[in-house]
Amino acid sequence: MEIGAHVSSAGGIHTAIDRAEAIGADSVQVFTQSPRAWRPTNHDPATFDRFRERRTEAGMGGVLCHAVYLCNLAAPDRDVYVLVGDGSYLMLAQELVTAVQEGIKIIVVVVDNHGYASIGSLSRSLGSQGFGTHYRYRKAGSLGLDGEGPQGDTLPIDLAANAASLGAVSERVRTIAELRAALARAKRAVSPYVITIETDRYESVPDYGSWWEVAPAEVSGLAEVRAARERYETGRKRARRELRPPE
Ligand SMILES: Cc1ncc(C[n+]2csc(CCOP(=O)(O)OP(=O)(O)O)c2C)c(N)n1
Ligand SMILES: [Mg+2]
Repeated sequence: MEIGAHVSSAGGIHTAIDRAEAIGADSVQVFTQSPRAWRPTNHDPATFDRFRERRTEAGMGGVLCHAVYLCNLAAPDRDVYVLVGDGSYLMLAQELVTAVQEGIKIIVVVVDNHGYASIGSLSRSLGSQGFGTHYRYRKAGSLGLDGEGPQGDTLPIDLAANAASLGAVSERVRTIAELRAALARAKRAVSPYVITIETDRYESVPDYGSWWEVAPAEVSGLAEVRAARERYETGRKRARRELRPPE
């Protein structure tokens, strides 16, 4: 069984292997282009050769990219894996009931970082300090802002117990070794199987390498938000339409 991570490929696709190797990953996942942009990345073909060489040198196993979400659904002879965050799990958990009812075996790994980490990161990049993206108790009147120092305790949400209550087999793991063992059990199982693991809010996928049109507030008491608004206005001026009606 291979365990890896999504890593940055900034500086050429082959550099992903260096980064995966550095963290001891057995497999690697990359963006082949920015998921925020229509235009594909113009890869230098030499980096593909370098990627293959580096992969062999490093003995790197599976290579995954974000283009193939639905492929495994079309392969009934293989296991289907779902990797989902705790926030998304809370929005979609009831789908497990359908999987139980229909006897569809899915293996769900819930990456629990106690909140909406990716939205928190977007919020920080716009000066809004991760407001409202923590699953934490209110502390001194605050729901918890990134950069505010020690935050309130995490909420006692037990997603493994939640999954079990919906009819799935579930377990909570704490280490990569435990995750490997749990995945081996999940592979042998015949019903939907949910594994939860705690992760760090501030370890995330790398930069998307593109501008994203997200409008910060026009009026704010926070200097960071006003600065983000200025960057937004400048970005809007540079934006071009990629899709045009046929001439
Ligand atoms: C149906 C839907 N609602 C809201 C969003 C906006 N959204 C994108 S990521 C995210 C938070 C996801 O949190 P979590 O699943 O815990 O993943 P994390 O970013 O913490 O890894 C939200 C609300 C969305 N993409 N789709
Ligand atoms: Mg989360």
